[in-house]
Amino acid sequence: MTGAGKTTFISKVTGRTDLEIGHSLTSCTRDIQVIETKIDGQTVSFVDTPGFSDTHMSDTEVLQLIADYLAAAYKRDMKLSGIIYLHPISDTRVTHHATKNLQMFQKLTGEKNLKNVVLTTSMWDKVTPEEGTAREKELKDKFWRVLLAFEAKAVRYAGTTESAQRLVSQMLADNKPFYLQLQEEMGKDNKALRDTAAGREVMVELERLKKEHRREVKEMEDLLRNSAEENRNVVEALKEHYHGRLVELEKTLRDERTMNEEAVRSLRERIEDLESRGRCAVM
Ligand SMILES: Nc1nc2c(ncn2[C@@H]2O[C@H](COP(=O)(O)OP(=O)(O)OP(=O)(O)O)[C@@H](O)[C@H]2O)c(=O)[nH]1
Ligand SMILES: [Mg+2]
Repeated sequence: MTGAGKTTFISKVTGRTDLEIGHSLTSCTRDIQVIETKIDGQTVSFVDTPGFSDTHMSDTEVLQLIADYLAAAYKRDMKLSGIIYLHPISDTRVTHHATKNLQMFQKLTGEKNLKNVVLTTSMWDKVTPEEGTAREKELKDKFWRVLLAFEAKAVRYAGTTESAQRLVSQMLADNKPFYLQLQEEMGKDNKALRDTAAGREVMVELERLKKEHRREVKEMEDLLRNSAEENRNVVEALKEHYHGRLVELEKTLRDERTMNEEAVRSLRERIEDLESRGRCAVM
């Protein structure tokens, strides 16, 4: 989730003080950043990503950014050693966003890789031990239950460099390098992003959003038509709201178009790839 403390964790574990950490309510990391450090004599690369439910980027844009990075890594035979999923224990509720986020995460990773995931709770300094322990139990019993059943691990992160390094060392010792499901779907099975499990999740959400925005726009149009004679302030406020809804609808349509264009591009690449292989065979 956005603001969970991903960049702060990487800053602690690598000792880097120049990373962009968000201190406002809006999301901070807008691109993929790779930060290297040495742990137990090994070079470790941390890949910092924006979170889903970001305030600046739609889930489609976030997924595309992550997919581009993962596809490039796949082409260079670069595997992952593990995934750290951060959850602030100070969050009083697991929102609809957080649940959706976990679903996306599961589809992107693939069930068979969940054993390489560490569900990490951060921000323990913001809660009393009792509060934290009760929330942790709820997470494990309810929201993380499926992930834990697939052997994901749940770990507390104390907010210190030592705690972060211990977590990473354990991960390096336990895990065998692997490809994410999204990488296999795109790299091995040649699927377009919208046809992968994570992509399908985004497409379903786009369809839902499109319907919702269209309904809202229609409602606003009806309201505006009927309130033409009303107070000017009301009409102005309605118009502004109407405009906002239109912008949202346009954004959703644009996301849908981008996913479809990527699918066409990926199909074209597959055809070119087949043709070039054909030529090689003839030669
Ligand atoms: N109290 C407390 N604050 C923390 C902790 N970890 C992170 N923060 C604060 O939480 C805010 C968000 O941290 P970031 O590291 O930017 O979070 P992020 O997950 O990278 O956020 P995005 O890049 O926006 O997705 C910052 O103000 C941090 O200083 C922690 O363990 N305890
Ligand atoms: Mg960040």
